[in-house]
Amino acid sequence: MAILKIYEYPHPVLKKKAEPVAEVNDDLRKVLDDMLETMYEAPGVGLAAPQVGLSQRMVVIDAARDDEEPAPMYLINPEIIWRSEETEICEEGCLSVPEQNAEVERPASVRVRYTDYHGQAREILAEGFLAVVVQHELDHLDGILYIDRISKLKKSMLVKKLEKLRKNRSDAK
Ligand code: GNR
Ligand code: NI
Repeated sequence: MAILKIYEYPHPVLKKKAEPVAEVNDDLRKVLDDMLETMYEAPGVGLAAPQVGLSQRMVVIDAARDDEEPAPMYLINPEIIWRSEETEICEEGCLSVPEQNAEVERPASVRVRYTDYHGQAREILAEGFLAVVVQHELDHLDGILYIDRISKLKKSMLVKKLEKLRKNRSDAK
């Protein structure tokens, strides 16, 4: 297993629409294992392949709380096939936009069709925090970051803070 490099905003790989995965085989499972390890180490609750420089439609998620058993999920070629009318606002962060947060409004629940780790077709109804993470990860596959879903003013303030953080980090070295 290996820890992969996480690409950060505004790296162009994060803006690209990812390509469908053609086949679930051992090579692909090895990448998924590395993605999961990278996500746990970060730590994060989800990670999409474009965040580690791979423009392929796959994500890993573990939205279990700290007091629950780990619940890793692997979603290959995921598609939202139903969204609730009802929406919810949740504070989001992203490993590709370090140390920033903003409130994002999204459908409260979504039904997702995907292929699993073993190449099996599956469907899940995601609700609550899992629904937020699933939608955040699927956005990555279409080149969308949560900061693209907030107001222009909030986004520009957030990007300024990110640039300041980076400057402080490089000055500290
Ligand atoms: O670790 C993460 N936490 C998080 C919190 C609220 C909403 C979405 C997320 S996903 C994020 C990891 C990440 O950047 N995944 O793409
Ligand atoms: Ni993210």
